[in-house]
Amino acid sequence: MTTPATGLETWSLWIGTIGMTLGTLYFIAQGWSVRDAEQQEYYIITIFIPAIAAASYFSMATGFGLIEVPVQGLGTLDIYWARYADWLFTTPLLLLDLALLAGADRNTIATLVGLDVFMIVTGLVGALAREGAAVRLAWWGISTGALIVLLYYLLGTLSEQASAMSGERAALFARLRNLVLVLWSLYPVVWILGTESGFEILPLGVETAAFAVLDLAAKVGFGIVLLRSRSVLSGSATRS
Ligand code: RET
Repeated sequence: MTTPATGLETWSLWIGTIGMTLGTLYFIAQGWSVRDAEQQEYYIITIFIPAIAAASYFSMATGFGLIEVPVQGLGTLDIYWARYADWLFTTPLLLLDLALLAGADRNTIATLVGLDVFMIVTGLVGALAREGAAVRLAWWGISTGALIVLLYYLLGTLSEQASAMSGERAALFARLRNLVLVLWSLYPVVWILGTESGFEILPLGVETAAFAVLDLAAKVGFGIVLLRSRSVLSGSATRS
């Protein structure tokens, strides 16, 4: 039997579902009249991000996205696997938005997406591993290593490429990049303080609420900042 969800856990999952749905509808409404193909590209990417998350949150709120994992020495953990399915698709899309903004080359995009997929998949393996806390923590370390390299790449190579863009565009890139640096860094912290690591400094309800806040900020917040600067989004060739 799955442990009955606490109030905070259920609330967070439904708030996530509603928030992501509203975010999706808002971006669709905003993008409806956009005719410029280059601007449309950002809308398409940015609409799919909360749409995928809304489906993932709905699956978690209704119990499908949850499994029980018996872990040696830790008992049975409730794992929301659907988060990782969401992140597997949405984090590359977020990076793609940033990369387009920076005018990044294909190799840079491939490196970023590769690191990102590696990070999410190794995080998922850590969440599902049954071999005990040490093995789970080792996977966390591997995933966090990938995140550190990814963020280093965002600050280095991608920022360099973005600095060749017009002032307004470079400024928007920097704002979004900083948002990503701060928010993405908090995910492994919530994981390690939460129930997945076995430390359970944060109970599942608090962990679920923390991930919901991070997800809403990293997807809907990110999208609002990006799309409200619509005028900056066309003319990738406008280099300063
Ligand atoms: C995991 C596992 C433990 C180690 C690390 C992780 C990183 C997750 C990140 C997720 C970002 C998600 C976003 C979602 C929605 O917009 C998988 C928790 C490093 C960085 C931005």
